[in-house]
Amino acid sequence: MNVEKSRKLFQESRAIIPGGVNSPVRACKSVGTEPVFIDHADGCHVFDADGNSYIDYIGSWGPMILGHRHPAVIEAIKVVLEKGTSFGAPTELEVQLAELVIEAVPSIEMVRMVNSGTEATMSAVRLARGYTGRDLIVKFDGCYHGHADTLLVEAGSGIATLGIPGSPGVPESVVQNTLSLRFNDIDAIKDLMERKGEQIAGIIVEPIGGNMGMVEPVPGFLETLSSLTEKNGSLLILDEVMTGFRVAYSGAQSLYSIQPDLTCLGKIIGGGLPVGAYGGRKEIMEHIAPQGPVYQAGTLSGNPVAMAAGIATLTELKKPGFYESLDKRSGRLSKGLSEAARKAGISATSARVGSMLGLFFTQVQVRNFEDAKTSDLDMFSAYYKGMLGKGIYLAPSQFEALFVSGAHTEEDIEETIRAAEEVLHRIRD
Ligand code: KE4
Repeated sequence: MNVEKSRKLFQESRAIIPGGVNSPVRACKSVGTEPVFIDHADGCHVFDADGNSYIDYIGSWGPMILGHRHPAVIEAIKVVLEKGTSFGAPTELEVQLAELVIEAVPSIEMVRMVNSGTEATMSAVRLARGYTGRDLIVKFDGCYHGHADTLLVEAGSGIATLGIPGSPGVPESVVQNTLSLRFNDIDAIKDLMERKGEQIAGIIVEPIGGNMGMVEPVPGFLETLSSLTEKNGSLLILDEVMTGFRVAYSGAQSLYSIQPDLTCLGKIIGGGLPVGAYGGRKEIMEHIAPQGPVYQAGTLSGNPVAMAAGIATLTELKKPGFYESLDKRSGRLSKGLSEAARKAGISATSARVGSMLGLFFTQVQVRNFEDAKTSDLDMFSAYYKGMLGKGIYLAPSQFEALFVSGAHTEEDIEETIRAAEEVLHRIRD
């Protein structure tokens, strides 16, 4: 495959952008290759600078659940563009997106738009601390909530991919109030809340782990977090930046019947433009400035172009049958990839919730970050490179999830499975 133009662009970008990328995981360091530069995308395909096409399972790391350049989204953006791009003043579009989010997620009575998932979780943590008057925050190893200092402790995603323990530049004084436990470890959280529950401002968790690879909650884990936070006057913050509108229109909380105090959103609600949000019970959200004393602000928060993309996306997702059909195709893919590994005699375990899925090269049924790290990373790198060579664009890290979109056809799924069978067979030989 000719990737000369990407190679040249990467050489140029590395001279003037750290690592040549604007987000670390895109550099493909952990899979020992260089990134292809994407020129354009359409439906479930992305096309690189050299004209190679790929079936895309990154989907811009989650937002592109409708596929790229969905006509309704593009049209909505064009209409707004004719009226301007940013006013720094309230617009009707912000009300419309807020109404869609509140209607979709019953635990959200009031919502604030921000520009990224990081801003959403950072603000939700500050709100939990401001509302409770407490400092301690609990998170879980392998969960990634963006790069705010207070949450860069035992994080997943790029931190896990690059093996950065936390990160230099994050003072001990900041993270001393952040406790990180093992994901799915019910006894550990019970013990901690027994000992320190009264000091805990909030527990923040990805309801389904998507940043240590794909890890489902064990029965009772989320329910325990919910009951213990309620008992101790702490807040339960569900980080649904990835799972929100992904695994179900009403998010993972609707699948597990969990009523969090606060929910963080991002990715899909921006339809590919920069949007994050946090919301929850009105009596909590009313503590946010200017209604309350907890400060949070943003020049481009609620940007009209981004709102239009989000409104168009959620409007499409609401249409009957979208998730059912997506679930069917995603199930076929997950099963096909697992079968491909089995046929090649390669140990692998998989997980899937809706159109979010993962494959680990380990015999262990992955329940937490330690389990995830038993995956054979060399095997993953060879698999990643082999699939790329066959025109299948996977996340360049074992510690990420894969996403299927409404634009992936059954034929795209079958082509992907065939590619995996050939690649895994070759690796095995
Ligand atoms: P952003 O600040 O990247 O918009 O969102 C941070 C974030 C928060 N919470 C969860 C559950 C997330 O998955 C993310 C970001 N996800 C990563 C992919 N695993 C974004 C990709 C990247 O960092 O380039």
